[in-house]
Amino acid sequence: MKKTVNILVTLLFALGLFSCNQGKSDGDKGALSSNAAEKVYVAPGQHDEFYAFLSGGFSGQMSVYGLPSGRLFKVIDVFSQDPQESYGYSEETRPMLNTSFGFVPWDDAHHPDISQTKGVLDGRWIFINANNTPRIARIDLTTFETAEILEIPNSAGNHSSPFVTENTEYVVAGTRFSVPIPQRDMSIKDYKGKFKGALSFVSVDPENGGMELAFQILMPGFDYDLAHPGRDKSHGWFFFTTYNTEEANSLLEVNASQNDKDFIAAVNWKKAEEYIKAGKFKTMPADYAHNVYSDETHSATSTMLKEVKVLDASELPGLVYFLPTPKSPHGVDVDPSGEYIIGNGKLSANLTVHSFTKMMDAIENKKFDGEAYGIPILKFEDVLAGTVNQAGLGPLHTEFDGEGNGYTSFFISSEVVKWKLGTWEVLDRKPVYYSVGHVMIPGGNSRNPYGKYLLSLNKITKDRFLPTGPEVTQSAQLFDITGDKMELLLDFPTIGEPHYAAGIPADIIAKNSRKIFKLSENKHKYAIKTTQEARVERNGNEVHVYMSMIRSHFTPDNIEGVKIGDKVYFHITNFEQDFDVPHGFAVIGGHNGELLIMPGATETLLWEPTKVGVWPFYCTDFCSALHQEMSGYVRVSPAGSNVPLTSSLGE
Ligand code: K7E
Ligand code: CUA
Repeated sequence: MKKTVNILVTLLFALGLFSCNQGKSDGDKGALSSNAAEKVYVAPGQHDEFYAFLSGGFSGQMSVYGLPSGRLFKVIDVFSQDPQESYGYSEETRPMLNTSFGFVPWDDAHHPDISQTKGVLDGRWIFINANNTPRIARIDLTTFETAEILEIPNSAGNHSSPFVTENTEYVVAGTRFSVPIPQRDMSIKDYKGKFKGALSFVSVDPENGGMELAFQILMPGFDYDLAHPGRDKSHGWFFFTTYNTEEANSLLEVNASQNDKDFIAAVNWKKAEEYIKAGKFKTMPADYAHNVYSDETHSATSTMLKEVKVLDASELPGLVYFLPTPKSPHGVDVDPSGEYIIGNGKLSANLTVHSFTKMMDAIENKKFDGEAYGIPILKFEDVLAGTVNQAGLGPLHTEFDGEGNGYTSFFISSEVVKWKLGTWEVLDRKPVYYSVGHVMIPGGNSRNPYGKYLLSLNKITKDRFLPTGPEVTQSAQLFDITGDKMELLLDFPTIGEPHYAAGIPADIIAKNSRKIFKLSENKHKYAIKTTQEARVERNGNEVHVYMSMIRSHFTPDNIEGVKIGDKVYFHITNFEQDFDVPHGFAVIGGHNGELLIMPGATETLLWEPTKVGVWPFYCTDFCSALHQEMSGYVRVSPAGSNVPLTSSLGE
């Protein structure tokens, strides 16, 4: 089966370069007819029809756009520190970025996915993976803030993640890189047969969304690239693509492209639950952080967890089967009916579609074609539903419109191709500028897609926007997909690299959006509820300032008695109880960010003064006509000074 594909790889690479370097894309300039402009025009004061959540890739965050306008509303801080909202700078949010490696202020976030009930988007939470230091985050869609981050042990390059099941029973984390499990000092050359891949299943509490690492499945040392859950008839199964089934440890572009077919791993997670119940797991020591943010205490806690339940796929029959799939598949996508499992072989020109019914039939009749590390391999022909032939070059990802059509991105030939489920015929193709990764249709990976728009998330823009030096923006392109042919409506720039995105009708979540936090319900340890409680306290070299803020002053606004060598904690409560009135706080020379405090919330900034003098602090958010007056002074005396610690307002 082995044959070298060097030539193919070189050819594809050359084609890839060609597609990225094509000249100015004049061809479609006329496409932006006034008709298209009308379709994306959202009049001033009007709202968009959909929310779109775009991953930030190497920005580590998630951005929120409106569709069809392409207007940016917010950047949600997830895995990277962000001075704009003090995320990862304030004492309250720093624990969110805690891991078993210590404080990790950055990550690479790829796949947002919205929670579902009965296979339909419910808009309660959105999950996203961290690739580099394996984690999954849950964002609360009432506050649009990160509520929880769970680190994934025994994993490396958490790429096939998170992808929620039909009732948000689980989000998953498949390891892109296999590693020694448990980690240990060993020769890289001994990879083959010794490294392992872990597929983690994280359960989600149906009431509050709380995540827990339910179990891990120990797999052969392949690379687990992407995943999607079964739905409807295939609910209870989860599909993971693999590449590097060669188990190469060096020069993967050649050595991991040898096998004609890699696998889609079909995991029966209901069976896994049975095995867990029956006690067929091993408990392994592990070390991973679980970070939870509370809207009551306005603070995060980080807990280190110490063990994990592990199921060995090689030893437990019926848990995993391999579906041979051509040429280093990247995406795996399941259609709304749950019958078709699409393997997007990135070195292939064809799309391979597996049939769930045929798969179950082959399993029942034990029609196996050998095994890999004890895991049965099904026969390619026995599970094949059909092939979309010569659809393009370099297929990556597929979404569905709910009308019986699939839409696949082709990276190398830089296009989106619409094809028909069941007949496998290509219906339409449109070029994208350039080199699309994922495409997104709101609800396009659920039972109920909202097949009005398709968003193409492109890697390269070249000439599409004004130049901004060597780095030009990456971009999204919006298509109308309601007609027989796709129609390009709009280009808009994105933040970071948008790998995947998730879209949802705005009315599902807009009505639940939180306006303020009730001051009376604020349980922050350092919150104050009245200005009478405002004060300063010394505890050794720690100075705690209990401060309030309201338009347009701080209480207190004069502080004396701070000394060089002190750690000054400003605990500030925003007394506002009006929608859209945060206040900010910044102090000169701080080796830290600012604070941006929501109405009714408390946040803390640590300031370690380095210079004697009288230093101002001020509100950073233009909050009222007297915003410029919203300021104060701290007097900093030399170490050992006996200036008493005092605070005042209006004296
Ligand atoms: Cu194809 Cu990380 Cu989903 Cu990017 S991945 S494109
Ligand atoms: Cu408060 Cu500006």
